[in-house]
Amino acid sequence: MNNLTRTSKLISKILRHEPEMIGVTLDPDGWIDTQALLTGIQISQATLEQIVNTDTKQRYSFNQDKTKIRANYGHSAKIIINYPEKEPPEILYHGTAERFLPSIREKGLLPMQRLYVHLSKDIETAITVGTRHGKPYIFQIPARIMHQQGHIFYQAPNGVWLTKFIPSNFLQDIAERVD
Ligand code: HQG
Repeated sequence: MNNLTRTSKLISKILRHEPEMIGVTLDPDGWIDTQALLTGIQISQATLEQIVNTDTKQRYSFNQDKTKIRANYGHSAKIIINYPEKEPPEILYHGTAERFLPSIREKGLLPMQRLYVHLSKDIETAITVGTRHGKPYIFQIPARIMHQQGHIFYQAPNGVWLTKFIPSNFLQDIAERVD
């Protein structure tokens, strides 16, 4: 792991899970002062901008004048972020690992350690996300129907879709495998 990656992981930890590490709290939209982060972890503005701009998953964003920074998604359950609600597309996907299937079929998809269940518009992203946990397994979610039935969806600034809980009756198998 190179230095920038290591620093990025530290930034994720602070902006998603433990802002108290540098003595700050997130505002309701997840922002902290950029200066507090720079001072807190002793990096330069240039390094921070490089990390934000080159992140392959667009994990972070600055406000317009770059005086504030936030994580786009992935926050801990204990942190509340006000994402705007949005009507989802007809279908979304969730990538998980085969070993979680018995529990998921029993309990539905839960946010686990995070604030929300993460969903994507395309199967490829879901496969990548699922592979982080083991042999991937992809669920197709009838998001529009869930929304019509009162489930609330949000879209993070980088395009990831979020919802609090997906009951097991909404989990459709497409059995996408990458063997
Ligand atoms: C599973 C990464 C058992 C769930 C990624 C998932 C994404 C259950 C795992 C983003 C369950 C949680 C989010 C249940 C859900 N029983 N297992 N009832 N309900 N699960 O990492 O969606 O690199 O918290 O299927 O790329 O994998 O951090 O969520 O497999 O974008 O920027 O519990 O995080 O991005 O795992 O990933 P995670 P996720 P970053």
